[in-house]
Amino acid sequence: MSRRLWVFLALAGTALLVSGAAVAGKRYVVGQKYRTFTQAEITIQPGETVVFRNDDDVTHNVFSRTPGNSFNLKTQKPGAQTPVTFYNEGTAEVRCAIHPRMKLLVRIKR
Ligand SMILES: [Cu+2]
Repeated sequence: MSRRLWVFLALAGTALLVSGAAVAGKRYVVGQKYRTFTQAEITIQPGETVVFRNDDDVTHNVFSRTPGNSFNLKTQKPGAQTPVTFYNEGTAEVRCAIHPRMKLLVRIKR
């Protein structure tokens, strides 16, 4: 494994230790690479978290206007990762305000 990956794993492990007790639900990572989401859809349960990680060399602005699961990460620079917890059942349509063809469906169901 590369050194960068080890550093990331160490940081992620530390973050888990620090916040472990407070994190109730699972976390999933969806990247943004080549101006697209690394997957077209993901299915999670209410209370679980998707970490949006910008693996690109450009800025993104990930958001959802789906009622009950709306959010706006605003400007997300390369390398940034931001967790979003989805609390309500349904299908959230996630888009990028800068790149209109970016689309991710987050299906939230028990
Ligand atoms: Cu974008």
